[in-house]
Amino acid sequence: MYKTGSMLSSCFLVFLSVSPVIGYVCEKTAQICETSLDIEHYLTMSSHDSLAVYPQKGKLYKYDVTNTSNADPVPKENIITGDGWEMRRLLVVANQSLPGPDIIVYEGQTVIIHVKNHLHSDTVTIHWHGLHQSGTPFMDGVPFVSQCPIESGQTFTYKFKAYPPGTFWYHSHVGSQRVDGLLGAFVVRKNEPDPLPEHILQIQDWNHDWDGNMGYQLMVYGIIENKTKYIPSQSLDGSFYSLFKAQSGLINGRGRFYFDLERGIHNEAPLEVFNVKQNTSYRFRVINVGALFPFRVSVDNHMLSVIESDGYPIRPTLAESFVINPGERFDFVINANQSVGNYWIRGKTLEVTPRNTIAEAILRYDDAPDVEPTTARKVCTEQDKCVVINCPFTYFPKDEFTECIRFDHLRSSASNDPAPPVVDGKFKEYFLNFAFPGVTSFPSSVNGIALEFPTVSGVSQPQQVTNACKNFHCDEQKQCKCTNALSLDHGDTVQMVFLNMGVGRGWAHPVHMHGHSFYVLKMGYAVYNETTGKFLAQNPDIDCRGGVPLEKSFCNTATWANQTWLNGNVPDLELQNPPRKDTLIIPSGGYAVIRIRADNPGLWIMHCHIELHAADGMAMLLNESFDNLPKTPKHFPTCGDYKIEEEEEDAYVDSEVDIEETISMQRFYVIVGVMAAVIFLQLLVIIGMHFSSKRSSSSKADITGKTNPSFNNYYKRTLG
Ligand SMILES: *[C@@H]1O[C@H](CO)[C@@H](O)[C@H](O)[C@H]1NC(C)=O
Ligand SMILES: *[C@@H]1O[C@H](CO)[C@@H](O)[C@H](O)[C@H]1NC(C)=O
Ligand SMILES: *[C@@H]1O[C@H](CO)[C@@H](O)[C@H](O)[C@H]1NC(C)=O
Ligand SMILES: *[C@@H]1O[C@H](CO)[C@@H](O)[C@H](O)[C@H]1NC(C)=O
Ligand SMILES: *[C@@H]1O[C@H](CO)[C@@H](O)[C@H](O)[C@H]1NC(C)=O
Ligand SMILES: *[C@@H]1O[C@H](CO)[C@@H](O)[C@H](O)[C@H]1NC(C)=O
Ligand SMILES: *[C@@H]1O[C@H](CO)[C@@H](O)[C@H](O)[C@H]1NC(C)=O
Ligand SMILES: *[C@@H]1O[C@H](CO)[C@@H](O)[C@H](O)[C@H]1NC(C)=O
Ligand SMILES: [Cu+2]
Repeated sequence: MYKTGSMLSSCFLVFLSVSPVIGYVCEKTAQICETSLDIEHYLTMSSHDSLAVYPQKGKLYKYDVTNTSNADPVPKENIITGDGWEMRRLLVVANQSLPGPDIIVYEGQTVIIHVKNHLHSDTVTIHWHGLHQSGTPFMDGVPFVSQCPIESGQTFTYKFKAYPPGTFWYHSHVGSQRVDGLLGAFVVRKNEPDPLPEHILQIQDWNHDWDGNMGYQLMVYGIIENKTKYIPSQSLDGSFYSLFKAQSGLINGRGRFYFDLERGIHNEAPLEVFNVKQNTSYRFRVINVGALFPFRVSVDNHMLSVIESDGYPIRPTLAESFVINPGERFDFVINANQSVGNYWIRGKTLEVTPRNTIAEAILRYDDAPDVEPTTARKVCTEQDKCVVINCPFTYFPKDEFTECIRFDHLRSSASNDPAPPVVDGKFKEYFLNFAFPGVTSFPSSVNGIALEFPTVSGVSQPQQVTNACKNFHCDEQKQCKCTNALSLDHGDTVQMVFLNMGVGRGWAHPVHMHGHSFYVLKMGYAVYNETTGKFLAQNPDIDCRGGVPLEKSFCNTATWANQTWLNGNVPDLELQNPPRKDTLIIPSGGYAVIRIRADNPGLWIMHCHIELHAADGMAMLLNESFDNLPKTPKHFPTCGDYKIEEEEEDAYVDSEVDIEETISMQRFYVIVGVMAAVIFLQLLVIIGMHFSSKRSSSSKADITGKTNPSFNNYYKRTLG
C-alpha cells in the first residue's frame, strides 16, 4: 500500500509512473527544495551509447540489428522515442528527457531551481505555468517581461514559493521552444493525510518534420506537399484549425506513428504504461503540453471522476472523457475495479476523420501480462450517452450520442471562494478579442494589437520599455503592433470579457493568464445546429462595433449588445461557486466572462497557449499595480538594445581614423626598415604606391559594407 510522507515510497511511485525520468521529489518537511535543470539539444530515437534505434513490437533495437529474434532490445528508459519515427528530430529538452523530469514539492515550500543553458545558439527561460509568483514577479520566466533571456552558457536561479497547490508544469517561454520539448510536470502537493496514489499524464500533439520555428514559418507561409497545398484540418463544429500538421499524439513522450490510422497500421513504437493495483483508486494529473490540438481523454472500461482543473477543485463530475487544450490541466480519479488486465488510455483530437491524431498509453493492472490491451472504447448510445467535460462547442453530431458539459457549468467545491464583488469606483471591465482580424493580412492579436515584446526585462527596467501602445486596443478596423500593456490598479475587481469574434474569429483559443487563477463566471457560445453540431452564427450578446456587419468587424472595441449588462450586471453570472482557471478556452464565435482581484503586483503576460498564435502576437501584458512591485533582487541581469549615442558618434569615427593612421605609420616604418638599402627616390615611389593601393581596396568600411548590407546602412547613417 502506498503511503505518503515516506521519501522512499514517493520516489518509487514517481519511478513507476513516469519512466524514464525519476525526477525530483522534495521531502515533505523540508522548507527549501533545491534542484536544477540542464537545458540541452538532444535527438529523438537515439542515446549517446546506442547512437540510433528503431522500433519493433513495442521494443527498441540498435540501428544495425538485422534479426531481432535473438537480439537484446535497448532499454526504452534512456531513449526519447517521440512517435518512433526513425528520422531523428532535434529537440531542446531538460535533463535529456521528454518530458523533462517531474518536479514535485509541497504547498508553501520555497523552491530553488538552477537552470543551466547548455545550448550553443539559443536563449532559454523557464516559466512555472500556473504558479502565482506572488512577491516574485521577476521569477515568472518570460523573456523581456519578467527577466532577460538566459544566454548560452549562463545559469539563472529561480526561487519562488510553491503556491497554489495543484497540477502545474514548467516550460520554456522563448519562441517556440516548448514545441521542441522543453517542458515537464510541476506538482505542488497539499499537506493532507492519506492522499490517493497518483500518476502524471502529459499529453501532446507531435510532429516529426519540423522544429517549432519551422512550424511557425509554415503556418504563416503555407504547407505544400506533393505539389499540392495542404488544407488545415477541420474541427467537428466546422471550423478549421491553424495550419499545423500533427503526425501523432504522445503521452509522457511516447506514441506511435500510424501509417494507416483506419486499418490500425503503425510503427510499433513503445508506449507509456501506467501501473495500478486492483480495487484501488488513483488520481491522474493530466497536462496538455502540446502545441495546438485539444485532446479528448478517456480510459476504456473506466469512468472518470473529474475533481480539479488548473489547481482548483471542482465538484466531482463523472464523465466518459474530457477535452484538454494546450496549457490546461485536469485531475481525475479512477477506481481500478475492473478485472486484472490491460486497458487503453486514449487521447483523440476533435478533428474530422480521417485526419484524427491519436495518443495512446496502457493502463496495466498488477499481475496483468506485458501485452497490449485489446479493449474497446465505450460505445455511446441513445440510452447510454457519453458525457464529455469542457467541450469547445455545445453539441457533438446527434448520431454520436455524446453530451457536453461546458466548463462554466462546473462548480467550485471550495467552501468559501466567491468571485470578487463589484465595488463602486474599484470595478473595471475590459473586452479583449483574441483573434486574427484583417482584410489582406491576419496576424494573431488581442483587440487588433500583435504584442511586440520589450527589448529589456520589463519588470526590472521599466524606464527602458519603448514602443508602448497608446491604448489597450487599436482603433476600430485597424491592426497594430506594439508593447500592449493594460494597467491594473491595486485592489480593483477586474472583469474581463475574453472574445473570439468578428472577422478574425478562429478556433477556440486557450487563453492563459500569468500571475492569477481567474474566476470563470460565464461563457457564451456560438449558435450551432443541434443535429449536425455545425457552427451557424456568432453569439449575439456582444456588439463588435466597427461600423460594419459582425462578420466584417475586427471587434477591436467590443461591448455588450445590451448596455444594461455593463458594470457587472451580466445576467446568469456564477458568483457564489465559480470554478477557477489559469487557462480557459474562448469558444469560436463566443466569449468568457472572468474576474480577478488585482492583488498581485507584477508585469504578467496573458496569451493564447497555442504556441503558433502566441509567437505570432496573440498576447498582451497586465501591468498590475506597478508602483507596489516588490524590489528586484540585487545583481538581477539586465539587457537591452545598444545604439551609439549622438555625442559618441564623432569620437567613434575619430578613433577609427586614428587607428588607421597608426597602422599606416607602423607599415611605413617596416617598409623603411626592409628597404634600407634602396635609394631615397625609389623608396618614395614604393611608399606612394603602397598608400594608394591600400586606400582603394582595403578600407575597412568598404569590405564590411559589401558583405553585410545592414552594416552598410549603419555605416552610412553614422557617417552621413
Ligand atoms: C537534472 O540533472 C542534474 C544533473 O544530472 C541533476 O543534478 C538534477 O537533479 C536533475 N534535475 C531533476 C529535476 O531531476
Ligand atoms: C533470426 O534468428 C533466429 C534465431 O537465431 C533464427 O531462427 C532465424 O532464422 C533468423 N532469421 C533470419 C531471417 O535470419
Ligand atoms: C502525389 O500526387 C499524385 C497525383 O495526385 C498521386 O498520384 C501520388 O500518389 C501522390 N504522391 C504521394 C506520395 O502522395
Ligand atoms: C478486488 O475485489 C474483487 C471483488 O471484491 C475481488 O474478487 C478481488 O480479489 C479484489 N482484488 C484484490 C487485488 O484485492
Ligand atoms: C467501478 O467503480 C465505478 C465508480 O468509479 C462504479 O460506478 C462501478 O459500478 C464500479 N464497477 C464495478 C464492477 O464494481
Ligand atoms: C508599467 O507601468 C509602469 C508605471 O506606470 C511603467 O513605468 C512601465 O513602463 C510599464 N510597463 C510596461 C511594459 O508598459
Ligand atoms: C440542421 O442541420 C440539419 C441537417 O443538415 C438540417 O436539416 C436542419 O435544417 C438544420 N437546422 C438549422 C437550424 O439550420
Ligand atoms: C437587457 O438586459 C436586461 C437585463 O438582463 C433585460 O431585462 C432586458 O430585457 C434586456 N434588453 C433587451 C433589449 O434585450
Ligand atoms: Cu490561439
